[in-house]
Amino acid sequence: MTRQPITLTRYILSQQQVHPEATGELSVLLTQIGLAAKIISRELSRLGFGALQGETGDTNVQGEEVKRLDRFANDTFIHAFGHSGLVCTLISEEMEKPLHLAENCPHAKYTLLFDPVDGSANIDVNAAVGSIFSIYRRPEGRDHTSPEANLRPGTEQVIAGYVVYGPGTMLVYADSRGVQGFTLDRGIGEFLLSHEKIRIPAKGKTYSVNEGHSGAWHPETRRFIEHLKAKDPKSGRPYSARYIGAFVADFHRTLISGGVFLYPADTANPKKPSGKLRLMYEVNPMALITERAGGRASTGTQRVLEVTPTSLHQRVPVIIGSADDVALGEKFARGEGA
Ligand code: FDP
Repeated sequence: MTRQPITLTRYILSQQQVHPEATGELSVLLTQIGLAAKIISRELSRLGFGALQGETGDTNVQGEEVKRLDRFANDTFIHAFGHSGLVCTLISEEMEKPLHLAENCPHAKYTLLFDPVDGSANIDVNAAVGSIFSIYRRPEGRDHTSPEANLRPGTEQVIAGYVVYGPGTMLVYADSRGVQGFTLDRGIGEFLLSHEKIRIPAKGKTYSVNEGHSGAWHPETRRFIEHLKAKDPKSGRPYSARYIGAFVADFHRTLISGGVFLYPADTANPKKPSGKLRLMYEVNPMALITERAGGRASTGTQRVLEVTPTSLHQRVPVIIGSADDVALGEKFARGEGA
């Protein structure tokens, strides 16, 4: 008899059995994220036919144009959790303020942060995009409606994950047991376990950064990238450049194949002194996944997961990926590079 594939739901349920104290809410929560991902994936696969193409005409809290797909994906996440009893507060890149689902709040144990469509500039050119999510326990003993109650460091995340919509759709998440990847089988409409216990190589062969902005980087960042590009076969250099322009897709490649991804501070752009990526629903989730897979995530000077947020939508410079490569980047950031 051939072995039956393990669906996301079955995998989550089997993990739940290892923890008899688990109430199952986290499992349903993950299954609902899987459902949102399937709906978004379906819409992406027929984007060329027009319905969700183009902009809404609005700008989001970051001052960026909101695409119709951004709005659709944001609503899809919200609908997945309405009347579910699972999540009290939703925080999204697309919403200036947290959304409290009043019907869930009396009992719901969790807060969900998400970026519904990451890399949305890729939508118009049929290239990879993603969704990112991060789950916290609901703040205890504090008014959940105060913005400060949700300003918690990434170390407090319970589960973090992403969905990459590429040639295939994959959902990857990290919990205390490690990092698992599931690929969407469109024929049966299920995420199937395809990448068990993902480990990131200790060292890679690629660097990933928007080098067009290098003139505005700190000199230490420029020196690090120049070092990776310099020929030295003994240490595996030069590294190759890879940049898709969607954080999820660039991160996914880095997680599977190793290497380093950076979005550094931009000294020339007063809007981006801390780079472009958002701490709470972009960088923190990937930092948790990276560490659970054996890698490293840093701002250059600090472990990402230990940054205490000062606002929900704050940005943070990031260097993330293979442990040795990120450690080298941090060395350069301290001015101690070769
Ligand atoms: P986008 O604005 O298209 O949503 O989240 C921001 C992000 O994409 C990341 O996914 C991506 O890595 C980065 O911006 C790309 O920015 P640059 O064009 O400055 O490289």
